[in-house]
Amino acid sequence: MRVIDLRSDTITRPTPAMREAMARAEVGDDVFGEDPTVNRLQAMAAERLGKEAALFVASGTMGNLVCLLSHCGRGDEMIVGDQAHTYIYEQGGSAALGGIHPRPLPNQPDGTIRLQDIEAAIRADNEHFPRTRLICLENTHNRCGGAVLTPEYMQAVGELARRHGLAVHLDGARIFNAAVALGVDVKELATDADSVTFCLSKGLAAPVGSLVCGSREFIAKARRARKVVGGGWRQAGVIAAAGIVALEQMVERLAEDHANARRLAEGLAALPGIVLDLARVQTDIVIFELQREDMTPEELARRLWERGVWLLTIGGRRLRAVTNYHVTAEDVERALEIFAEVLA
Ligand code: TLP
Repeated sequence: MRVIDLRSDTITRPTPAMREAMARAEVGDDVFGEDPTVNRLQAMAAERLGKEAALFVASGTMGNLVCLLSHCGRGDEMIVGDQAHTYIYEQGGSAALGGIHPRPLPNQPDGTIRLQDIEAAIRADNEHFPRTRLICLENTHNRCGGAVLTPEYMQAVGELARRHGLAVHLDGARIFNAAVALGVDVKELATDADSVTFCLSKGLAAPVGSLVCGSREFIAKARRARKVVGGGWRQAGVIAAAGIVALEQMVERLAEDHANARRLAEGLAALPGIVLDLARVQTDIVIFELQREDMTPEELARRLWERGVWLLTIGGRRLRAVTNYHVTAEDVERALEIFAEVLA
């Protein structure tokens, strides 16, 4: 049985070109800053994002954590969306390890946080309050169905932050999906953020790794934070080599994942009991609801699993399917047939 794995774009396996580059990678000790392949990847990432410097880390979670630890001290407050990955899916690491107080504000369905909500949440200088230090955004927004934040929104938040002396961190795990969907240079989405984390190991199909990008001064701090969480690694060039291939070869093709997601969403929206807002499907993520008395989302997921279509339930009546490098347009048609049979 051919499995159509729509659980995440994190399931992508390295391409033959990545394997080849990994086998040939020149390496050194990265804690000494001596791994030439890591250094090349970091320089490339910084250049792409329009930042001074970059740091290679093990995961998106580690990237976000070292950024939050670098922006905030204990008892400082960060403004964050209530649907943010950083707030929901990172074990509260910034609070557990950094003593950072989260101030969750409602994410709108388009992944934004309202400017007036941000402004109203900024603390006055008063000894009763924690100090607001940071605004965290996410682009694309995972739990908002891969929604894309625009350069205009980023700029508006950036201006607000500067007016109040706050920093902005962008969880750009899928920032290249956002850039491809909008048809803009990724720099335009990064310029108003003081730090950006992006992932190589999602739609870009590298096996491991994320990059933190920012000013030279910020990256020096992030490098210290990475060390204390055990993220100082040695001959990491072996995996950085795959990341270089990911940046060189795998960005433009994200448009295929987006087209497949759109087709999947259109097909799903026509099925009985499925509720889906097509306007919300902008990138590789399709979130939909199952509105049926006779079947729970878990049951639907289980029945699809048995037929080789894998996806995730994400709470309530919601399910998530994510297209990726290993899912073809034919797979999408086949998946829709199986959905129709299971829901019949
Ligand atoms: N997201 C994963 C799961 O953790 C939910 C997925 O399958 O989508 N930021 C965003 C926006 C993410 O979606 C993820 C991973 C991360 C950060 C964390 O990246 P990793 O998994 O590399 O720690």
